[in-house]
Amino acid sequence: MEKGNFVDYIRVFCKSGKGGRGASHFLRNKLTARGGPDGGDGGRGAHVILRGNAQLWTLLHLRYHKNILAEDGQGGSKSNMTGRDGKDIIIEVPLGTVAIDEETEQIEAEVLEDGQEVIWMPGGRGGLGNANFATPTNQAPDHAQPGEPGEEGWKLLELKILADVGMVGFPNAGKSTLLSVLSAAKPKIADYAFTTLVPQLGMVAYRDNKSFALADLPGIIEGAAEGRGLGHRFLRHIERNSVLLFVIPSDSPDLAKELQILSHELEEYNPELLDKKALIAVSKSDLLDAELQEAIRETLPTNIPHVFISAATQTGLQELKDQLWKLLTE
Ligand SMILES: Nc1nc2c(ncn2[C@@H]2O[C@H](COP(=O)(O)OP(=O)(O)OP(=O)(O)O)[C@@H](O)[C@H]2O)c(=O)[nH]1
Ligand SMILES: [Mg+2]
Repeated sequence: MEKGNFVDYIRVFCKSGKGGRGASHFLRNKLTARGGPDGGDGGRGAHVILRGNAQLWTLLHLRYHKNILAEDGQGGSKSNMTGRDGKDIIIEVPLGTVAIDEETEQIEAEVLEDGQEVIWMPGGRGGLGNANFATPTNQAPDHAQPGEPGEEGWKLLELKILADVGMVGFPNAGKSTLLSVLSAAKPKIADYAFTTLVPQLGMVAYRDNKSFALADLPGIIEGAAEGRGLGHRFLRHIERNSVLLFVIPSDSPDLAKELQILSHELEEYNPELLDKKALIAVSKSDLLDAELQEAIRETLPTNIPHVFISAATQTGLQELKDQLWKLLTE
């Protein structure tokens, strides 16, 4: 099932390592009965690091990691030996992953680039050994520092797909069909609602070897923000898209109304979504004659540009790409 393989949200308990304690020790050997302090420092606790990997598209590989526990640093020892640092844990994540603390709901890290490493939960520093505390007046300090604690807590990793253009529309509007004619992606297409259950991505080739990413999202229906249909879970992917492409089918009983409902659902989810640049694609325009097309044009809002397209007859696609490119680059 495509749904089972698309994991865009996981909850894990994470802990970074505690720093090793500094040693309290004095040099003692056959020749030295009462030597100076030689307790070494503790090692650093292991970090929990996120690393971006452009080959990954989901968080599926992390699904069975319920606990991510990084190693503590080792304690220091005599002869000024520093303890070993804990071994850092590196979690590979797809680009567009956001790490959130469950309790505070704060975004703690965000991975946007391939190879980018973010120290998400730093390990505690190792404590200083007593060798560090000798002073002219106290040449035999006992004191050594404990290691600093690491961090721990329940965390969420969320994937917000990084597409330039996100398609929003009712089920059956023709979004997946459009993705399939504009890119090499092969989404499932069918004449029933909610064919697309999880977001699909395709790269659309534009002139001069330029391209942009187009995301096909599951259909939205009235009440999605309250959980109807597939709910608004997928709307979070739109937050990252720089341009919204409203896909409204020509055979809709009321295109303006449909657009209104979509805008309303987006607004309910996050009012900032309405500030995004947008374009309307009137899809399946092969079903229209010139007269009907004009009639529809009159009903559409004037503040958002629109393009009549047909994936079936491949009409209006270049104009659509031109308009999208204009919005993306202006
Ligand atoms: N006549 C005509 N039919 C189309 C066109 N594009 C798509 N369709 C048909 O519309 C139906 C729905 O297409 P999809 O691409 O699956 O629609 P969707 O918006 O992805 O639907 P959901 O995934 O359910 O949200 C299919 O039967 C398509 O064959 C078009 O340009 N012209
Ligand atoms: Mg679809």
